[in-house]
Amino acid sequence: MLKQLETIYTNALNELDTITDSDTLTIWFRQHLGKKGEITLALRSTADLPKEERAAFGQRANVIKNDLTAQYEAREDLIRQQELARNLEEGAIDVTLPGRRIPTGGLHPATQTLREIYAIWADMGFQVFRSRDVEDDDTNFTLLNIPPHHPARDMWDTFHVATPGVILRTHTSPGQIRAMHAYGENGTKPVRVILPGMCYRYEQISARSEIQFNQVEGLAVGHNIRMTDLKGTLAEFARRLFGADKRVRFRGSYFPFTEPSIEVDVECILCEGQGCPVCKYTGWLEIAGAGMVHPVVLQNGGYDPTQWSGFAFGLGPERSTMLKHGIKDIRYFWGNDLRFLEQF
Ligand code: FA5
Repeated sequence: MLKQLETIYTNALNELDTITDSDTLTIWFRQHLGKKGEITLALRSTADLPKEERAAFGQRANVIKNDLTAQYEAREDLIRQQELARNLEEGAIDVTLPGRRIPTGGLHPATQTLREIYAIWADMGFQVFRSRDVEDDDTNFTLLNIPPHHPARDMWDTFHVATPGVILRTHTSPGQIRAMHAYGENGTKPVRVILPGMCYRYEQISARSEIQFNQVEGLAVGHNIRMTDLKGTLAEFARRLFGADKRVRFRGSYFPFTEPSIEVDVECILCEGQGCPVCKYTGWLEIAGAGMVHPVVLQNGGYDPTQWSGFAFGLGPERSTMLKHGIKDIRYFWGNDLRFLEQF
């Protein structure tokens, strides 16, 4: 019996020596020292031995049990330390790795262009005047020298509302009248403003036209303001927005509220004037309508047109953004597709 016990003891010690993980160690404990473990059962069987053997066997079994328990605890300690060291090594954080980007929002491409436009005009002494989106028919048309039934009203397809005479502005030009009254002090003070904002037209939506789009109107009223001032100012603006090397040209045009009227083209950004589908093979892109403020409009703004003169222009920021980035369809702007928006 005692011999058997010694064999169990030796084997248990040998086995314990080879164990390197806590799962195997738990199994070892159950096999030897657990409730039904070999040593526990051996101790329990002491009572069945002949009387004269009991004391010696019991004593030895207890010594073995205590030693195995101590060895087990020492092993357990060792394994725990080894596992901790391994975990630290495997789970180590490499602080030299580049971090993961946190997704952030950004400014809409049209807003970015608008801000660039504000900065350029602010630099040239123009302040921002915010006029209203909901206009009256008089200010949007009549006071701009477009009386009712004038054929030029067809140039702007209008959204009317249920209240007669109330419309959504079709362009930012009615803001000219409001700015002249706000700053002109009954036609006695000069004005130099830009008027940005949404415009609305009941149009067929296409790659170039939306029913809702931004315009930036510009207005300068003072003494001795001439066509050359308008041309120089717009050419400087176009160079700053599109690049100093870009050529600018002016074409005669017609707007009822300016006389003379022009349209402003910049050399096509994509083909550099060679001709491509975006510029319809002309080599030029239109960026604004402009002209000298019509005497009737000056009068409607409170000025004496024999003493005062002025220039005005109207830019389309979405179209300018399309030109800058080679965007082929205006519908991307309000489509809210992140794949488009995240490129800017
Ligand atoms: C006008 O609206 C005039 N009020 C501009 C003006 C102001 C002339 C002051 C003289 C003096 P026009 O309809 O061409 O003009 O529009 C001006 C610009 O707005 C266009 O060059 C274009 O960039 C933009 N625009 C016009 N319609 C749309 C549309 N449906 N979608 C997007 N942009 C548009």
